[in-house]
Amino acid sequence: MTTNRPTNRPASRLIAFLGRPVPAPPEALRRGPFDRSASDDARHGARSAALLGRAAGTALAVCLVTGVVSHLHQHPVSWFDMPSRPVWGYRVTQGIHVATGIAAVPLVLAKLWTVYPRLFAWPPARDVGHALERLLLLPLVAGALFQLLTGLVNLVQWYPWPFFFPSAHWAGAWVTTGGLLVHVAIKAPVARAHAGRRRTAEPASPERRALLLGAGAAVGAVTLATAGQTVRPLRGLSVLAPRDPAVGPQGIPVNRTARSARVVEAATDPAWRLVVAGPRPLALTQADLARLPQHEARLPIACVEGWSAGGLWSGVRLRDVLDLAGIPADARVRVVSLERGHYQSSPVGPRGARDPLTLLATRLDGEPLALDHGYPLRLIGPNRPGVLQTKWLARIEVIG
Ligand SMILES: Nc1nc2c(c(=O)[nH]1)N[C@H]1C(S)=C(S)[C@@H](COP(=O)(O)O)O[C@H]1N2
Ligand SMILES: [Mo]
Repeated sequence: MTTNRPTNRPASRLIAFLGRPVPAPPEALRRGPFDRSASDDARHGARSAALLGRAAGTALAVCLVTGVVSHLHQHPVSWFDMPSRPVWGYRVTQGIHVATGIAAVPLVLAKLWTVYPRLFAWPPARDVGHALERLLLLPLVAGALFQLLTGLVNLVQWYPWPFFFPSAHWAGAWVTTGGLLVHVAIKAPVARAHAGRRRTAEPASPERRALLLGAGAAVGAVTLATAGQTVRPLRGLSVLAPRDPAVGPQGIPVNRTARSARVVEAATDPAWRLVVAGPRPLALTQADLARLPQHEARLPIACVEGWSAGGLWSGVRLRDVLDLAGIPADARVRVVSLERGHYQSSPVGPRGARDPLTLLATRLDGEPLALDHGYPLRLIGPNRPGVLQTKWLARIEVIG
């Protein structure tokens, strides 16, 4: 069968559109993915594509939802005050975000491998609608690969690009989501026909079974090899996790040391004060803080990068200090670090600020806070991303 013979099939519409037959590639090139029989292999068939597409799409969708939660924590909106419970909320949602992102890597790669011979189909488009459908794959494929790559590289804190990771990852999420929605809308009927138990066209195939089992095994392997960064009992298996949650001063990892944050001098200066800007402005010394009622809270640091580690923190309640300064209960506040840069301040909504477990911590596991953990004072609160548990506090102010 020749592919450039004019027929009444949809391909002829494009041919008519161009006014002449589309020249076929030379026979010598018809190898590998160009081979007409490449798609006859069940591993490149519609059922493989549908099943892997479902799995990859589900992983990406869960990753998106948990990613939006993380974004809302870090960029609060005025009409929604994030609840401060459950204490372990962010540990779980961000653990799932990172785990589904990692699991999506083998799934997306397997799906792309399954469908890649179609990239070389001839003619490249049957009609304008088909051409558009294929073009709309670009945001999905490029977006998903960009998200997975930037996410993974962020896990190891390597930033080989000029853009700010969170902004690019946030924008990339919407490009990918748009592409995914369009793709699902177009493919849903085909996928349904091929993914269900009462499948229509394709017979069982050992090759396809092996491909699907292989993809499943890869998901299991990468999950087990990384989940120990937040699920303690799996620590021993975490050969691929960039961080061991138990290694660091006082048994908790440190992302940024006092020295790399350039705060050593300011944090150890005897003239250090916590300045609270409120109706009754305060400048509290360490001794002043020690005289306030002391409280304890067992809370995790749950980093956006997927690791988490629990500790027993002690210090004063944020709400006690806000009350002293006459800051009203419904105020949204910001704690500001001695450090300059992206993570120098973090917002605390009224629920978080008033939660009895939100502490201005001076101690960890009964010892004074290590300099790298934020000495003399750090914020630690329930259901917050690690990145908002600001270290080396200098100031608290009301957000206008
Ligand atoms: N001032 C300041 N506070 C900070 C950070 C920082 O870089 N500077 N890192 C944050 C991040 S990303 C996490 S996960 C937690 C724990 O980080 P650490 O391991 O560096 O203490 O502290 C947060 N507090
Ligand atoms: Mo973090």
